Amino acid sequence: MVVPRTSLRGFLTHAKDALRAAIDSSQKITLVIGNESADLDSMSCSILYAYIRSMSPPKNAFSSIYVPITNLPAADIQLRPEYIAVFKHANIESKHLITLDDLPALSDIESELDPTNTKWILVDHNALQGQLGKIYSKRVTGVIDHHDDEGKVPKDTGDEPRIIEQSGSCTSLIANYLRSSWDVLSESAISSGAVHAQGDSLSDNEAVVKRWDAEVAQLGLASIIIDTARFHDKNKTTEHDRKAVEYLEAKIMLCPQLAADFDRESFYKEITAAKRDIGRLELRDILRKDYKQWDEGGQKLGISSIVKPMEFLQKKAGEEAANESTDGDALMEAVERFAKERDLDIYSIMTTATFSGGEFGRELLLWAFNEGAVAVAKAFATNSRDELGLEDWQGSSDIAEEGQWRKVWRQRHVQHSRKRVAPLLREAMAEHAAQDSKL
Ligand SMILES: [Mn+2]
Repeated sequence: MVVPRTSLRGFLTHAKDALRAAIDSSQKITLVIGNESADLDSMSCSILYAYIRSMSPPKNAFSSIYVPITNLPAADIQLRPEYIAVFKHANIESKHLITLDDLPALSDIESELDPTNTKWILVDHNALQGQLGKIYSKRVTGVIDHHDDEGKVPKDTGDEPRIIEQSGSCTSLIANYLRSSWDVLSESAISSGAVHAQGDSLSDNEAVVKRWDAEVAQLGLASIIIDTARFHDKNKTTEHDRKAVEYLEAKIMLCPQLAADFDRESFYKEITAAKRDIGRLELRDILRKDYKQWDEGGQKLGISSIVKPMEFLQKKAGEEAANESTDGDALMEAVERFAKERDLDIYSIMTTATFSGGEFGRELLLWAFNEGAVAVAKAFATNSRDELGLEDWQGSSDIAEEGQWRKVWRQRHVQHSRKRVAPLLREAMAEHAAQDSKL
């Protein structure tokens, strides 16, 4: 049975129930999951894909509904004020989001959610990480992503897409992939007048469908204009992004109520402001807010992306440590604690900031915690210095002692985000492991 056309709010409520029912009665279910940084892009990718696909599934769909999972615990939604800003426009609330909390606890997930009863589609990543990856990787049969292809998803994904292409936002690839299905869906809902329990005349019916479309379109649009800085980031923006924005904005313009208030620039400013509003968060939460982790060559790497400069973090750490009697560098102590909790060999912090004079900039901190990691970090520093434009950071508290190494740089080539830095670090880790095994 195909899921009837409904609002995003109605769909998410239905999908949450369907997931619970599938777990309780061991039925087949298709899960659409974004990456573990759970940024705006990942969240909107999974929702947009699941929403449209559930209402216009391929012929032999594995289950009757696609459930969008946002890859974080529900409690972490509060770390993402930009979610809340976007939800308002999409007419949903935090409680509608389907998160890791809606899956069985990791300790018994394998018995409660039998892998053979599941099909997974990855959006905004192409390798399922962590415990979920260990259990369900073999059940992945579809991907839409804009990161480097790790070759983990099978070449033949049957009825589901296998699209891995460069684009500013992965949501652009999703919107472009779905547009024909979406258009057919809206046209038929309007012409049939059969919108699910809404509207009492044909014109109401049309207005309702257009409003639903516009709400979902705003959810998708938010990610794309944030990821491309509303096309101002020339290094990231691609034709995919332009095409998708044109398409989604047209959907918004078809809804008179939303069109009247819509303006790309103020929409962008509103979400950016919400995203940067992390001053009230604790440092620990800021570090884990947009965090990714990899295992490579027997070492563990973690990278936090942060939308505030080192200076902000130092101040924050200083304030938090003010009550404790510490004479050391409060930020570095907090950073070390964070890395130790996760058992990391290498930890990196990437910041973005607007510096005096309005110039956009990046900083990069790299900390290696043991001898093997030090070798990796130094190799990375040498090999990537030119590509990333690494310059010693003023006031940098470097260390090189007791099998540790730490360095902070100003990263002059600002086009390179974690999407480039992570592969460079992992390359150095893999090379180090390869040399090690030869010895
Ligand atoms: Mn993305």
